[in-house]
Amino acid sequence: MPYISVTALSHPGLRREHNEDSLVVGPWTLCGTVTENPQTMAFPLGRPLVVAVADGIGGQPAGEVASSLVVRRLGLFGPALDGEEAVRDALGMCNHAVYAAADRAPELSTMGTTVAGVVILEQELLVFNVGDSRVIEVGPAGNGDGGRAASDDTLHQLSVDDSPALPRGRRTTSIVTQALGGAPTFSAITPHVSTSPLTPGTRMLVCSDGLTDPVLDNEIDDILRAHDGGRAVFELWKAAMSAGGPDNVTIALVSVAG
Ligand SMILES: [Mn+2]
Repeated sequence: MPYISVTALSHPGLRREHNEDSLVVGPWTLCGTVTENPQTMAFPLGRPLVVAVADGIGGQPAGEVASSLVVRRLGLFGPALDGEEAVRDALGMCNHAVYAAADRAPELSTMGTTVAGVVILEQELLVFNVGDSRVIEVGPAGNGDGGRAASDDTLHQLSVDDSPALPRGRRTTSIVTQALGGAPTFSAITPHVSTSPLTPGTRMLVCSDGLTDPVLDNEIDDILRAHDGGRAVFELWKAAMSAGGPDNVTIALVSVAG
């Protein structure tokens, strides 16, 4: 029987006091937690399954409120996300909900969050994002790493970063050009949403920039070639900590078996 397995963790990192990242996997949400042990869930292929990460915008208040509000809504919308239009509508409603919550409480003013994720349908994959959290297609595990050229990276970014152009020599920025909420007055969003055929054997990484900023692509690639499931997610987390753990890190590894 074809199925989807999702292995995930969310952790504050080493330098931040709070975890403002949130995660949704189907009906299950994980908000503001400290989990360095990845958990794995399995789902039958068929009904739409949403897996998404939301990263509360740092330097502004209540990032964890914005990110948890968004993943909880996506969890509720989940089974109805049957195409691009439904995903765009859901993200638009999430954006309105963040602004509405901020309007009701002055201490939440300008709170905002990124979001990036996938919806797995029976035969199609929907990818969506607003901001700079990422969805990355990764190759199969067990490929070994002997003798490959640097250009052989099996990572393929599916999300589209809402980031300003980088100055020469810089590979990351914490600035986003688009977010859910995040401004003093309502600002509409244009989510990135795409559809592709679902291929059995596909593996995808859904993660916050707490992984992709400090850990280089080739290191992520090496770990995912060597490992799968809980071991892979733990090794990715460990790589982010070894790189200083500068930010909250949330990682979901999604595999379509069949
Ligand atoms: Mn972050």
